[in-house]
Amino acid sequence: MRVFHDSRQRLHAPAEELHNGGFTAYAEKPERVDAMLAALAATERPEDRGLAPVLAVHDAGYIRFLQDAPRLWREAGRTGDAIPYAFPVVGRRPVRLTRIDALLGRYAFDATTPLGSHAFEASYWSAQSALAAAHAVLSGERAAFALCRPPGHHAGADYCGGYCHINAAAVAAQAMRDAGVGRVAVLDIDYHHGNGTQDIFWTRGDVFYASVHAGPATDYPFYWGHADEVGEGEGRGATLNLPLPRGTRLDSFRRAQGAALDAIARCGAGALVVSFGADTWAGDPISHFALETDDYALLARDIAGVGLPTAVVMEGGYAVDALGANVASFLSGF
Ligand code: OKP
Ligand code: ZN
Repeated sequence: MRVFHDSRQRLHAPAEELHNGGFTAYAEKPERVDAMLAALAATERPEDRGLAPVLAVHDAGYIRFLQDAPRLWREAGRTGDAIPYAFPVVGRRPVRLTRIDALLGRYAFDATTPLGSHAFEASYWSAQSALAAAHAVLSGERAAFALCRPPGHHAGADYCGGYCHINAAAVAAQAMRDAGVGRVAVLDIDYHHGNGTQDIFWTRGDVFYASVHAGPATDYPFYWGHADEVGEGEGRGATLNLPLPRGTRLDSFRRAQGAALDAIARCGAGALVVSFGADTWAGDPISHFALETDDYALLARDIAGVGLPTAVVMEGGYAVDALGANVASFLSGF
């Protein structure tokens, strides 16, 4: 399988994150890339398709913010990574502020996503890798893998969060639409709900979003991913949420994924984007499912059985020592 990755995706390396009330080492670290590269055959550098496909799903003011934030942070006299601390969640009127701290709160939905000086660059190339995979399958590959990092599925049209800045899966799905695929499906099987992808396509019927994830009653991102979220307007029925309890093992995960695949097969999609997270693995340090390495091959075989051209986009997976084997197992199923 063709694998796309750019070494600039490694540059983003925040020192610490706010985790359960204290600062700990950043879980979404560049060593994740090394672990995946070591387990895969040769990779290709993606072509640079520019900002237009990114701006097809993201707000221009938000993208400018990602580019400017590190400079504004330094100009405010700060060192280290930019971290938000005040959020306009109480329905304040939209005010046009330029102070870095105000911008951070406006454009981030959590405080766990530090913006180092390379956040934009790394996420830009992560999105280009996803675009390359999308174009590979549009040109006839059965499946292609985008070794994305930073992940993207928590990033909405105008917000970052959950280690994500640019939503690579959404960029890839939109590129497939723009290339003429009438309907695209996104299957999200990261441990965490992909709130950003859901939000981006919430009112649209042309991109079907299905997610299997840890239930929001116990797990991040809490405010999205409930079973009764089905989309709105034209998008009503084009969102499917299948939350599962902590401790979930292969049998019930596979059943839920099967329900998502049935819906995808019925929705008339001409191509598929898979947001793949290996944080469903039993030993993941920040998650609570119990999948084993071999399970991923079986899950991927089920996905391949739907018979759609498929761009696999990497999301989470934080047990670095097992990450290569888990990703290789998943890709072997195609
Ligand atoms: C990104 B992806 C737990 C805080 C949660 C954010 C998790 C982001 C996961 N104390 N931190 O979906 O793998
Ligand atoms: Zn995750």
